[in-house]
Amino acid sequence: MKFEQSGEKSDSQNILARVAFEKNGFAPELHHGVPTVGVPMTTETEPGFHEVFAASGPVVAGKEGNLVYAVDGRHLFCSVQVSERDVYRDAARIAYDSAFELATRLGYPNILRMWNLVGGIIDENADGMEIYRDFCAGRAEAFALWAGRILHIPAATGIGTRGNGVYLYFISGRADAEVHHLENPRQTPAYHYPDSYGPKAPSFARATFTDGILYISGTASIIGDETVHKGDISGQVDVTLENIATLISTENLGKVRPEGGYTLQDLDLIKVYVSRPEDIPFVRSRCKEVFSPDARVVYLNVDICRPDLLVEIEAIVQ
Ligand code: 3EB
Repeated sequence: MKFEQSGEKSDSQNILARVAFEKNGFAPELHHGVPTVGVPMTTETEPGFHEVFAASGPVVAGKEGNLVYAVDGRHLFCSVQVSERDVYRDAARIAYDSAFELATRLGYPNILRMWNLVGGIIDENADGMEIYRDFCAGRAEAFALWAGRILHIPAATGIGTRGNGVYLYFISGRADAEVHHLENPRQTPAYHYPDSYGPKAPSFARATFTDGILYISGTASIIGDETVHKGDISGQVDVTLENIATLISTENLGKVRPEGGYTLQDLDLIKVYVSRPEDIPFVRSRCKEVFSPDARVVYLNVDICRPDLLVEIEAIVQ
């Protein structure tokens, strides 16, 4: 799996799938045979960009119900949109359930990385429950239903959008792939968060390491299970970066990667989510100091899954 970001559409040869970051989203579809989903993550004034998943072999793409997918012999890409509704729990469970059914049937049960883009993430649903908690409940139910068949809970991002409804996309691998899901010693595993954060805990690992590629989940200013530096963007950026540094350190990643760990200088394909637009210049300048000048970094102004979180950062090392 190779992963790219570009301002332009690339040649459709050898492409497993494409995610278009733009002002208005669109449900996943086959575009010239390539699974393509549009996610409403940018503002009027930002240029959009595309995330491209490169294929490692001949691609077979298809549509089944709401699912749009492609396989290349080693990986499955699958995307589904859940349209805006009063309550998401059942629809989220059904979307995941149908995706997991497809993934296992096609022989790609090893989920490697998921992105969950949740419109109105910190707004209330029709029952007065925060939409993120509502979504997490349905997602957790689906993982519970598939426990033992879908191979473990992967790295993920759960984040707001500038639109409505939920956009879900993921990549998975073969059952025999060597896959390591990592936790962070500074943070409570999200699937063990107490129920003060919602009826069912979030289903994600802090990182997934497979095939020489490290997928770092959305990471925020959380120590244990608590948000730290509330209202303080500088403190939150520092804790977020420290969390990532610990996660990818030789002490932690080195347990599964024989060559050891990484530093922040190794990160690439970085997404920096910032909830208050006025914080973007500060966050950008801090990131410039700590990331490699060669790293591809995008900044997205969206809500984060707790109202007190101001920044969240994900990345890939490949
Ligand atoms: C956190 O650590 C911050 O629900 O899929 C980060 C990554 C977060 C993934 C998800 C949520 C998710 O709890 C939020």
